[in-house]
Amino acid sequence: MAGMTRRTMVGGIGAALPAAALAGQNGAAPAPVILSTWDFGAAANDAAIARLRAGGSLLDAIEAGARVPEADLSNHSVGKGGYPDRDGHVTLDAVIMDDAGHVGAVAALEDVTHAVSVARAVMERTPHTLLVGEGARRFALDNGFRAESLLTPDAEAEWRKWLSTAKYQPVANIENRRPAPGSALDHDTIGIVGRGADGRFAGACTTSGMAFKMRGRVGDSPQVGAGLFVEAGVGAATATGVGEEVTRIAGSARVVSSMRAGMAPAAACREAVEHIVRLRGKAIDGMQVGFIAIGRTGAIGAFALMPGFTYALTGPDGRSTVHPAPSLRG
Ligand code: SD4
Repeated sequence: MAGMTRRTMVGGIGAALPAAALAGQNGAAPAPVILSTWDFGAAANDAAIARLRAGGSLLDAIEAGARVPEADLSNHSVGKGGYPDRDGHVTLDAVIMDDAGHVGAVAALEDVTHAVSVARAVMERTPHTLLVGEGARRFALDNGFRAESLLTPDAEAEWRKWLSTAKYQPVANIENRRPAPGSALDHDTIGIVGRGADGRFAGACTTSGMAFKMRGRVGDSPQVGAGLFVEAGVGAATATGVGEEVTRIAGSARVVSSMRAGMAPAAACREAVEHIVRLRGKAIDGMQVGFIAIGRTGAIGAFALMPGFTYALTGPDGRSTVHPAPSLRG
């Protein structure tokens, strides 16, 4: 996880305070709410709010937010500057979705920084929901995106260091190995979800995925229902952490289903984490999984398996704050 650089950490109880604060007098949030994963989400939220204030739609705002860490070369888990796969290729996964069922995604996209914008182009310019690999790249270039190398000198150096010590063998499930918290392999992703002042929802999720992953490995992030889910009248959820663990329970769709059934966002996020733990037992030890969600009224929630997960919240006053998410394990 990136350090606490841009924003002061607020609160210690996680979602309880902001959720109550955002629910408004009559249960309806009076202004947009933008919620994103990790502390670097605060800058993304700011960009999203700026886009809204400039007259953009909620989807425009979500896209603008997600583009911030994609362009940040110091962020090694999203966009340009992301760590490569174990063969040295930076491959990006992204999805974007509104609550009218429009969705677009790309997986294993190479040579294009703004995977979220390519995902949006898939949504708006094709009859499909997901393009992968070379097809996604060709589609992006055909649609005016610029090809550039995404492997920065820093990321390449880190990869070469990894190569020198890693047992470089084509082992299935190498992506399941457990990184030390804070190591280069302790990957983060940006998931960003928003509720407009009109009560509509949208979200996006974008990542370079697991550092030094097997070539062709795709995590939860670009998969609708796993890395992101949005439903009109119910809410939006997104995930971060070890993608395989989120994917196997269709995590974000599960969080939204729980909210549909009446659960508060924080409880719904917790339920998904608990379900993974029940399912996986000891296999989950040492891994991180986290969810964030916004519910119908604008109340928000966040929950992680391990401590250290943070989320950035921008509420009706337009101020972005970073909060530690509550976690199952201490
Ligand atoms: C993945 N879930 O590819 C993404 C990476 C991530 O925090 O979220 N890391 O598995």
